[in-house]
Amino acid sequence: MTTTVTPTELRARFAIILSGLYGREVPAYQTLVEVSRAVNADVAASLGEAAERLGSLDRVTAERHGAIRVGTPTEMAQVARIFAAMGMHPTGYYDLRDASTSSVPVVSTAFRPIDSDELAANPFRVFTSLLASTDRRFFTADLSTRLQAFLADRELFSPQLLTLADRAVAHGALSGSDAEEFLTLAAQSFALSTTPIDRAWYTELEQVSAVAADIGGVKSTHINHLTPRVLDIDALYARMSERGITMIDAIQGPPRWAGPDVLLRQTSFKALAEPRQFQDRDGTVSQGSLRVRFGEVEARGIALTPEGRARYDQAVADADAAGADGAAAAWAKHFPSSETELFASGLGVYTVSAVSDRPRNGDQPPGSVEDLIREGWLRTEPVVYEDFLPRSAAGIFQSNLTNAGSKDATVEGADLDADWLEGVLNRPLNDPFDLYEKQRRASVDTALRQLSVHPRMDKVDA
Ligand code: OOG
Ligand code: NI
Repeated sequence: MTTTVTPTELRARFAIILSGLYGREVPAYQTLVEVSRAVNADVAASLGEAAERLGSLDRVTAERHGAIRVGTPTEMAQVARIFAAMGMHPTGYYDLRDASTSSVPVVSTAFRPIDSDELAANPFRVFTSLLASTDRRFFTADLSTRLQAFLADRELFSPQLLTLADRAVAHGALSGSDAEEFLTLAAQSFALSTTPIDRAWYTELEQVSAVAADIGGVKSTHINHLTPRVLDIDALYARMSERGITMIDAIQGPPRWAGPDVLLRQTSFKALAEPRQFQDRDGTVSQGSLRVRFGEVEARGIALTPEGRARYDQAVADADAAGADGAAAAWAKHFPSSETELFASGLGVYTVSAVSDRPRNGDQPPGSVEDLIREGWLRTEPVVYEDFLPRSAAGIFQSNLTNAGSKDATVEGADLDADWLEGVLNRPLNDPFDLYEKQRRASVDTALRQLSVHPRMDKVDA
């Protein structure tokens, strides 16, 4: 019997291989993973079952997101093929060009599983940014032309890797040996290159944006960070600091407060100086260093509906204005302080399931979901937020840049909207809100079907 490797297995194995690679390249990442494990174990010990309300401990322990950055639409389309082989689909559009005061010339999406059972099996996701090399606010016509020529001349992903990726999609799986080769080639594409960097070119781009230099200043790509998930990010922040690791100033996202956690809270340790070789125009190669790669960690909360998201935007603005000491109080003015109220408010995303052991006493289930919940026929389950936040992403980019770069706000930017990105990807760009709503509706349909069957069976029994 020949064994085949499914997209789910490819994804899970890829996440592990990448984690090994990144841990060798950036040892502080291993510390971050260790501390995350310890924090998760402590939370599980003190909260018991409640610790697993937003995902099993197994899922959370294995959970990572990666971040990569590519230079051209062609490269982005290739990335989409590689991730499709692992059951990861582009979801969400993030325009970071206007999201921070620093110069961050990228638009992004995240490749991730979209079905709930796939997410439960392994939720590995990769935040993927595409350089906006045609945007005149960042790049003059001359620099833009040279940048595009430089990028057109490089190959990030080998033809063999892309062939295997397409094969995995076409057949729904790979043979054991194809899977080995696919995973090896895929991981290699994201390893840090030792090829000397053209100093003059890198520096010229760095003056515009450190992100532009990181993407377009070199002939290869690399993983920028890999992010474990933690159940108590405040505890993690404190423990990392105790270990002598310099963290960025803040935790991005909602403040810590007593009510339900929503969306995403993230923080990171500062980018570390990594040795890199530089080549000068006269051909001399010398040792230098770059600070671009960092270690990020995140705590995930409950997904929000579009109304909830609008509320989040107001709440975060008010919490910011209130400063560290007043943030939690400012937050509390916008969000309900219990899950019951969060559900009732329609701000949070919840699925429902039929309560199979509810005593019937000859009752007929009522017709509305609200009544079914109130009378104990249905229970609610929060849906974990699987996506990213433009504001936090911009904050994470910005907090790790050594200089702000430059941006000419007086000229017209390039029109690189979600439709444009979907065209680049050459496949549907999923809308996170649609996915959450579909998941909610499917759960209601299933539960109602189950409930309308059971009362009739009770009658037959009687
Ligand atoms: C991506 C930054 C965004 C997140 O978790 O929001 C991000 C990058 O630095 O390439 O990873
Ligand atoms: Ni990240």
